[in-house]
Amino acid sequence: MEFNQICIIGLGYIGLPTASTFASHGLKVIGVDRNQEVIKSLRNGKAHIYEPGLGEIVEKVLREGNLQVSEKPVEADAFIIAVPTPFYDDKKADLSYVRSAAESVVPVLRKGNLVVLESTSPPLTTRDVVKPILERSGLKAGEDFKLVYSPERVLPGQILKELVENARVIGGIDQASAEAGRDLYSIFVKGEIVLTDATTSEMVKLMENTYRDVNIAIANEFSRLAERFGVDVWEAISIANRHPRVKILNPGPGVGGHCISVDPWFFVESAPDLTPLIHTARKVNDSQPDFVVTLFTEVVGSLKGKRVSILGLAYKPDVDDLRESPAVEIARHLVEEGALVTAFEPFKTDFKIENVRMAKTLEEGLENADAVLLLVAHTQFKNLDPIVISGYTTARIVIDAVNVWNIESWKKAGFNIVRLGDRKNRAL
Ligand code: SAJ
Repeated sequence: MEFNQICIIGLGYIGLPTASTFASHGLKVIGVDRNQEVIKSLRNGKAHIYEPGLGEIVEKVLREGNLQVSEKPVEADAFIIAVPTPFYDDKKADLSYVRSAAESVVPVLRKGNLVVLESTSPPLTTRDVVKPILERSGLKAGEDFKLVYSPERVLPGQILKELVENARVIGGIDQASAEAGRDLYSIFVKGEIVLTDATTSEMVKLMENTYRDVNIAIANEFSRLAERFGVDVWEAISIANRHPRVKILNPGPGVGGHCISVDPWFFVESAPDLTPLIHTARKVNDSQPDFVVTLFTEVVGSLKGKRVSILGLAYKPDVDDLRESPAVEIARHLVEEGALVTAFEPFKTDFKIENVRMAKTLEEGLENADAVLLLVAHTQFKNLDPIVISGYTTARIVIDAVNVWNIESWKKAGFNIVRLGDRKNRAL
């Protein structure tokens, strides 16, 4: 199948990089978003999100005219739906954005078109939710238009590289659809393109993130066991990982972001009777912020009136994304316990959390503190010199929840340093 003009619905962390990458490969791309702020920012030539390298490419394709933005889909050869699938408070998938994106395609859907769903979705969404909506156009999926599910699998922080280099799975509602999907993505994908059916590719996406979630949960549980048994979990993991078939991940303050902390719930929702392990892993990772707060309290005593400096609020290093961030949850929890919290998040200094003072600079974030709590391994924090820091802050207790600070150097600079999961090297 040949493509000249495509329409991408949803210009977030996936839609915008995908739109820009297609546009930079010569396609005419109409990017659609219903958020006026997004439209305004892009019409001014600026990306509204931070992702390394994205600002430059967005500016270029907008300037050259290959990427245009619109509030509504227009006629095109292919439509890609890349809208969020959040969950409700009861952890059930909220498919309202997927539904309304599919509905917005109906008036402009034409014979011969290809429609791609990229949004992470519970199994059978393509067949049972998207297909019936698109068929309201009077056209039949498989006969009149092609329909595929092709999940994004890129790592925030490396999106532009991984979009091109990762293997891509394309699940068609039939073989012709899958092949049309391959024709589209082979415009820029250099990794292997694997064709399958739509439901398999929905499952593949959820399996990948669930696998990672379960593995992080076991690492977090190991950090708790190490605290109980007077062990340094980091040392224990590094020794265990010398086994040729063991690869334990890193414990930390919890699992955040909009993927791994959400996607396993789609399995739990769709088949609660079959997913006790997946469900428990979610609960372990969701309770890790509480574990960090308990550890913190053990170290500093009552939190009432304690001045705490938090370094990092993003859900992981070197991104500006704070969605579902365990660090934000920890900040809120400390406030509830009566602590006076100042937080410094270099990628989003203007973020707001009730009763948390947001610092504009590192110095401002650290001054007048009783204890410092490092929650995100941003490169900027990894490279901090403890001698310099000892001049910025009154705090002499630091808690490193992500294992990036060298214990000896911080001790030498006069700090009592405590690492998550390391009861062995703790003076306090
Ligand atoms: N984390 C740990 N310990 C680790 C690794 C991660 O606590 O050893 C935490 C991170 O700090 C973060 C969370 O887990 O809070 C998730 O981070 P991540 O880097 O593992 O993954 P995401 O959510 O940024 O991106 C994932 C990726 N999926 C997999 O690696 C299987 C990415 O490829 C997907 O495209 C993305 O989800 C997505 O959009 O689904």
